[in-house]
Amino acid sequence: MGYVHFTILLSLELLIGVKSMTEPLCGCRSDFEYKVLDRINRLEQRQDQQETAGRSRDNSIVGLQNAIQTETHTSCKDGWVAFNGSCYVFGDSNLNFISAELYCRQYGGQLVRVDSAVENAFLKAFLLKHHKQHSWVGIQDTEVEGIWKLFGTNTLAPFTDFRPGDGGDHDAEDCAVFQNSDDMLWVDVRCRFQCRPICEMPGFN
Ligand SMILES: [Ca+2]
Ligand SMILES: [Ca+2]
Repeated sequence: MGYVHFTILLSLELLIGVKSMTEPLCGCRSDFEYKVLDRINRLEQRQDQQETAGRSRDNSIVGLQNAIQTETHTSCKDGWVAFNGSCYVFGDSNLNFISAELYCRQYGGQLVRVDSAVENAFLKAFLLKHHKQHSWVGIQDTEVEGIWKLFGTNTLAPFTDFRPGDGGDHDAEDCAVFQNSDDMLWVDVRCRFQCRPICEMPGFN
């Protein structure tokens, strides 16, 4: 066990120990901790295999650690998962893109807007453990192929994670999903496809 590995696990154990002594803000808190541990284990395994890519994932691990501590100050409505200032619902029905957006709006949210590598890493960890399904991201490239904007806005997507060869000049594929695979990279698909909604709304601090 390397020093970094040991330090990360020790930090998490300390954090989880502290959190176990505090009243949970929502029923999903312990599941969240297991998800993050699982994600970090996956990140470290891949880090051993690819040194260059490992440096990037090292940053994701640090980001996740920081986000966990921020998350302790985020609370959500019942049934929503808290992480780093936001709340998420992972829908169980397959819906086309517009129906998925409407599904989220009825609960006061919107299809997830992935703002950073840390948020993306959290979402992947959750999907791999609990919802390994094709799941919508709230972006489209309807105007210019490969230029992804937050749905319903003129704002460029701040972060993308497309599988190499995807997310580019595919005329009929203007929507994006986390692909149901071990790495959960994004692929572009037709918006009429049936995939799972991931809803996001701001948390309460
Ligand atoms: Ca977000
Ligand atoms: Ca397209």
